[in-house]
Amino acid sequence: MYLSETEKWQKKKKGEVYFFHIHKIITRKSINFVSFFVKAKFVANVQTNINKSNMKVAIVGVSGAVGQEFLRVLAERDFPLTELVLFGSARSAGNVYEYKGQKITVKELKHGDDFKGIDIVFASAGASTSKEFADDITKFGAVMIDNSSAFRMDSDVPLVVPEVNAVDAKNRPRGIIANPNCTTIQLVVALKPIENLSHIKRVHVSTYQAASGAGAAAMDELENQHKQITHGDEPTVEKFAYQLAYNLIPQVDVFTENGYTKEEMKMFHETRKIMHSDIAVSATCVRVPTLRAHSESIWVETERPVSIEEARTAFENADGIEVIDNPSERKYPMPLFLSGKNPVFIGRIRKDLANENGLTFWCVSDQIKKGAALNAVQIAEYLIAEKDI
Ligand code: 2RA
Repeated sequence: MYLSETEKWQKKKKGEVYFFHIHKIITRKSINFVSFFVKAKFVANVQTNINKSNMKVAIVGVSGAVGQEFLRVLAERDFPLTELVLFGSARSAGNVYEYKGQKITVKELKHGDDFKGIDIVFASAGASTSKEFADDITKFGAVMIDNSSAFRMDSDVPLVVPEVNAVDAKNRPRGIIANPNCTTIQLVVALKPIENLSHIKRVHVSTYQAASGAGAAAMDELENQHKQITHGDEPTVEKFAYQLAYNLIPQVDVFTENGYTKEEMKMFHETRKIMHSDIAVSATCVRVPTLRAHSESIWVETERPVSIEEARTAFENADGIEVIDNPSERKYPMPLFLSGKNPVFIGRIRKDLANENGLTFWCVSDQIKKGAALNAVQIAEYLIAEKDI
């Protein structure tokens, strides 16, 4: 059987963790029990591979929602760093944040030599800042893991989701690795186990995107709108085109010439680049009044029919996925209860009624975690484990 480099890496990791095999003897009714082991497997996989090297790390854009999540994720995963340097705009310079009990003052991001000696830079300050400062960040050899859209589709910048194409991170001629858009990350994590069974030709996806995708201020706006409406006041609308409270907005980002939004086209292009595939993704992206986990209703068409059982086993055995799918007990993933969690959650796995080669399922993942900060940190962990940094 042919295995890609990423799959070989994943197999190698799996060999170190015997929990993996227990899936096969556990029934669907034991979903919570399975979940426990899946989680144990995932954490153990990555952390047993980390060579406890000493990294000097920087976060650019630390005051934003994703920047703050970087602080939590790095601490939570005991990332092997000896020094953490925080950068922000002139407005956030001087802010003080805590990392593992240590107080760190934010430095203003400026052109110059501030990144000398830094090994890894997690950047999340928007595309224009990433473009403006990429040379300053990388010129002394730091690896820039960029959360913005600035370089995602550049042919000399790898676009990486470790569960899918970790090995691409090794080929980074500009010293930049791009973190995909959040909606793409959870989509490709979900698609990969199905692709391993049978090539996916087509995907239709509708997203249900939380306010968090538009940043911390947008989350505040949604919460305030509820309060304002309760008090009989006119809700403030600044971050979205319309009031989001009690509403759905079928527009995320601006429209392009073909009638799709940029967000929808990101799902098309990024999925193909990450999966090295001719897969066609047709998306409808919708902003919904939830706070911080994105949901997706996904329909896939494979080359051969894939049974529900095959798909379920593939999902259960995949890195980074947790299956919650027990309709008789009303168990399925929901954003309210899964915010702040690491995995991509999958449920409602069904055969498509309109296409014999079609499968459909529901997918939820925390947009700020796996959709942003966690994915970037996992890329860095992979490079450390591979001694490629
Ligand atoms: C959103 N996907 O949800 C975007 C954020 N990258 O708005």
